[in-house]
Amino acid sequence: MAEQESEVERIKAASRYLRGTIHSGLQDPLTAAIDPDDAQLLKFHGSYQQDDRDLREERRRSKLEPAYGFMVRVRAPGGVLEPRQWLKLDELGRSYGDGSLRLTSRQTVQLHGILKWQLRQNIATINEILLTTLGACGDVNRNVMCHPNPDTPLQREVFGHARALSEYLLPNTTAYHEIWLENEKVLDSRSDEEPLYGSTYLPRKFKIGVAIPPSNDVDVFSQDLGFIAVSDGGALLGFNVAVGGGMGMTYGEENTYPNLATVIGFCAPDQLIAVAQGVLTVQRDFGDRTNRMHARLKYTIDDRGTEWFVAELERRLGFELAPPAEYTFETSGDRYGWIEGTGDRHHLTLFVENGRLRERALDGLRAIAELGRGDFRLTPNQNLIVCGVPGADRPRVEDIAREYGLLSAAGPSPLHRGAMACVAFPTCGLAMAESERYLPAFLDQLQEIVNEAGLGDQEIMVRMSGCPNGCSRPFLGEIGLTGKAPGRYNLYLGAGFRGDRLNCLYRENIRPEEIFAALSPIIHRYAEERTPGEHFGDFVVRAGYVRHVACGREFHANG
Ligand code: SRM
Ligand code: SF4
Repeated sequence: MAEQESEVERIKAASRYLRGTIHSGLQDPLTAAIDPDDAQLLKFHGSYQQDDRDLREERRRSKLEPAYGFMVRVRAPGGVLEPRQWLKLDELGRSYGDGSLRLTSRQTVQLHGILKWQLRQNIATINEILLTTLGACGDVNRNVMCHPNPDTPLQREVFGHARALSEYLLPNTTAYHEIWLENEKVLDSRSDEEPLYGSTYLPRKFKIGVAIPPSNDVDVFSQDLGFIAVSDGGALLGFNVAVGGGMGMTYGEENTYPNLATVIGFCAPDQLIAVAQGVLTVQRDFGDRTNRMHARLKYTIDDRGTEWFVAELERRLGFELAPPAEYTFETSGDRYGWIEGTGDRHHLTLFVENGRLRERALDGLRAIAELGRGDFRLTPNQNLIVCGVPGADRPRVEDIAREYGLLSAAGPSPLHRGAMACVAFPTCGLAMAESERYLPAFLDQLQEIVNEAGLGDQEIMVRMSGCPNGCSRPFLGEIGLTGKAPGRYNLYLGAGFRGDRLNCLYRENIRPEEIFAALSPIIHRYAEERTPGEHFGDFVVRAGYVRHVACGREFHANG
C-alpha cells in the first residue's frame, strides 16, 4: 500500500493555490493568531506565525493566548537592496516590528513581531518598493544567494543570472496579489496555474546558491542546488553544477543528516535556467511527500543514487552536462573594510553581530542610506556591504559608520568576525537553546582561551544554532554548536575553512563550561603543533580528534 502523504501535502492540495482562508483569518478580531492550516500556507507568502517564547509561561499563567507576532522575510536575490528600499524596511521594522532588522544567513532581511492586523500593510509596503516576500519561505525555491563582493563585471554578470533564476522560479499564483495587494476580496483561483510547481508545489524547501571562486561565502555545497561560476581572465565561461546539499537534521533520526552537494557537471551560462528547472522538477516529481523529515533533494538523490539523478536530469534537459571545470575556493568568510571596485566604485563591508541591527546601528545605516549612493548588499554571513560609493563620498560614509559604531578602530575580534548564529529564542518556535543572544558572550570567553594560547589573531570559524536544523550552517563551522536543551549543546569539530568538509560530532549535550574545558587543550595543542597556514578544522582532523570517512557523513569523535 502506498504510504500516506504528509499533512502539509493535504493542506497545499486543498489551498486553491495557497489561498486557504488567510484573507478572512487576517481580519478575525478575536485572536492574534491565524488558523493552523493557514499558518502553513502563510510561509509561501513569506511570513511565519510565531510567539514570544520569553513570555509564554507568564501568558499561560495569566490565561492569555501566546504573544503572537509574525516574522516577515523579504526576498532579495544576491542580497542587493537600493537605499530607498532599505529606508522603507527600516521604517517598517521601527514602526511595526520589534524595532530591529535581522539580516539572515541567506542574504536577506527579516522583520519580527508584526501583529496580524498589520501584516497586510507591511507586505503591501514591501511590494510598493518593488520587493516581494513571495516564496521567501515555503516549499518553493527560496532566496537565491550570490557572492556579492567585489562588484566586478564578472560579479555583475553572475548576479544577473542569479536574479534571473530567482524570477524564473517564483510561484505563479495570484493568491499573493489578492491577499496582500488588493483592497477587495477577490478569492478566485480559477485562472491560476503553476506550470513549474503544480498545485502542491515542492515536497520541501529548495535552495540555490551561486559562488564565484575563490570565495565560497555562499557555502555552495550546503545548497540543494549550487552553481560555481567558472571564468577565464574575468570572462564567464559557465557554471559547475552541484546538487544535494543541506544542513538540517533531527536528533535521534538516523536517516536525517547534513550533506554536502556533489558536483555533477558543467553548463554554459545560457543553460543555467534549464538546469535549475530540471533539478527542481526532478525533486518535485520524486521527492518524498510522505515524510517531511526525509523530503529534501539530498535524500531523493541518496535514495536513488547520483547516477540515476544525473540520467533523469539529462533526459529532461535533452543534453548532457559537460565534465566539471577546475575551480579553487580559498575562503568562505566576508572581506571587511573597504574594497576597490572598478570605475571609482568603493565597497565597505560592515560587521553586524549575528545580523541583528537595532538602535544606533540602524540609525547609522539610515544616515548612510539617506546619502542615496550605490546600494546595500547583504552578505551570506549576515553582514552588510555599502556598495558602489564614489571616491568623493568615501570619507563621509566612513565618518558616519564610525560615528554610529558600525566601524571601530579595533574592529571585531577574529573569532567574532567569522562567526554566525541563528535567531533562536525568543522568536523561533523550534529553538532548543539560545543562539543569537548567547554567541557574543560565548565568543568573548573562547577568545580568552585563544589569546592565552597565543593565537589572538587566528580566525577560527564558529557557528552556533539553537537546534539541529542548522540555520547558521553550523555543520560547516570549524567549531559547530547545535542546541540540545536550554544551556546545552552538541559540539562539532573539524569542518573545512572553505566550506568543503562537514564537521563531526565531538561531544554531546554539554554545558558551556564543559565546552570550554573540551576546547582549551585542543586549542593549546593547535598553537604548538599546527603547520604553517594550517586551519583549526584541518588540524583537529589531522590530530585525530575527529574521524572523517569518504562520504563525509560519519560523525564520530576519536577518544
Ligand atoms: Fe532556517 C526553519 C530562521 C537559514 C534550515 N529557519 C527556520 C524557522 C523558520 C523556524 C520554523 O520553521 O519555525 C526559523 C525562523 C526563526 C526566526 O525567528 O526568525 C529559521 N533560517 C532562519 C534564518 C533567519 C537564520 C538566521 O539567523 O539567519 C535564515 C533565513 C534564511 C533566508 O533568508 O531565507 C535561515 N535555515 C537556514 C539555513 C541556511 C541556508 O539556507 O543557507 C538552513 C540550512 C540549510 C538547509 O536548508 O538545509 C536552514 N530552517 C532550516 C530548517 C531545516 C530544514 C531541513 O532540511 O531539515 C528548518 C526547519 C524546517 O524546515 O522544518 C528551518
Ligand atoms: Fe530556529 Fe533551529 Fe533555525 Fe536556529 S537553527 S533559527 S533554533 S530552526
